[in-house]
Amino acid sequence: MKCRVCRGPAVIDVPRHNANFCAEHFLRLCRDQTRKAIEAFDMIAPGDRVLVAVSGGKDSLALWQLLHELGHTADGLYIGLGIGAGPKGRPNDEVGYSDVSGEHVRRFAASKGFRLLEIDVREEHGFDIPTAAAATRRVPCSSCGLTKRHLFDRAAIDGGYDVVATGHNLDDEAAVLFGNALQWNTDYLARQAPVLPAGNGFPRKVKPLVRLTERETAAYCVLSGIDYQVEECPLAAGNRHLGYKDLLEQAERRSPGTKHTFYFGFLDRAAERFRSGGEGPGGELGRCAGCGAPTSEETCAFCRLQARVTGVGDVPVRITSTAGVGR
Ligand code: Q46
Ligand code: ZN
Ligand code: ZN
Repeated sequence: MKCRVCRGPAVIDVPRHNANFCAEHFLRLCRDQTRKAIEAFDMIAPGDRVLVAVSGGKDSLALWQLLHELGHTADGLYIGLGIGAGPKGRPNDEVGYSDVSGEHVRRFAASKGFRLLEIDVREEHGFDIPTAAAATRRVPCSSCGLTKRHLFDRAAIDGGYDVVATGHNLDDEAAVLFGNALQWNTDYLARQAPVLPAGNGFPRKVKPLVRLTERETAAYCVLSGIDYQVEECPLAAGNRHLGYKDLLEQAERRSPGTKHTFYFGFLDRAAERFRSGGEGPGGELGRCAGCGAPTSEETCAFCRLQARVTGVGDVPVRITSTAGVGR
C-alpha cells in the first residue's frame, strides 16, 4: 500500500478517494478538505474570531487544531453537562462521562496553548442533563441539544465572537439529512446547511468538517497525537441518528462515496427548493424576558427548560427539536 502523493508506505486507505496516504499526506488531506469547506461556503472570513464548541471528542478537538493550522483565531468553549457514569448517565460518585471529557479538553488546550472557556451547567444553571431528561420525559439529547445551542450562542454573542464552529462531520450531516428526508421534515431540510448566517440576535454557525468522515477525523487525531474521549456518551442510546449512521455506513461500504454524494448532492441540487418553499428562520424575534436571548415567545426554550427542571418558576417546556439542526 503506497501513498498516492509520495509513493512512500501508506498508513491509511480512503476508499471514497480511491487512494492511500502516508501520515504526512493524510494530515494534509484533512487540512485541505477543511480549507475547501471553509472557502466554498464562506464560513470564516480573515480576521474573524471563532468560538469552537469543544466536547473532548475526536471531531471537536480535530476541528480546533485544524482551525489553528489554517491560521484562524479560535478559542474553545467546553460545557460541563453533568453526565455521569453508568448506563443511564446519572450523576453519581464515580468519575463520569462529563468529568473525563472535560479533562481531555483541558489537557489538550493546555498542551497547545489554546484559550479555553468553560461553563458548568450544574453550577451556573442549577441542573444537569440527566435531571433535565427525567423532568421533561424526553430523550436526553433533546434538552442537551437545546442547552448547548443556547449556551454557545450566548457565549459567542457576549464574548464578541464572529462565528461558532462545531465539529459535525460528514457522517453526522448525512445522518441528519437522512432522518429529515425519511420524515419529510421540510422545515429542517430548509435549514440544513453547513453555514447558518448570523441574524436575529444569533451568531453565524459553521461546520468546517463536513468534507471529512468520522473515520477520517479519528485517524487525524491518532496520527497527530490528539488524546480524545473515546467513550460514547452513555445517554446517546435513544438517539435515532445512530441508526441512520449505521444504515449509511452499510451503503458506503458497498459503494464508497455514497455519503458525500447524498449530502453534497442535496446541497447542490435540492436544498434550495426546500428553502424557497420552507418557512426558514425569517421573521423578527423578540427577546426572552429571563435571559435576553432571541425568541418568538415571552421566554426562550432554555429558560423554560431551566424553570421546569429546577422548579424555579412555572413555565411549560416545549422542546421542538431533536434533529440537531436549526437554531
Ligand atoms: S452529549 Fe448530549 Fe450528545 Fe450525550 S446527551 Fe445526546 S446530545 S449524545 S452529542
Ligand atoms: Zn505521502
Ligand atoms: Zn431565556
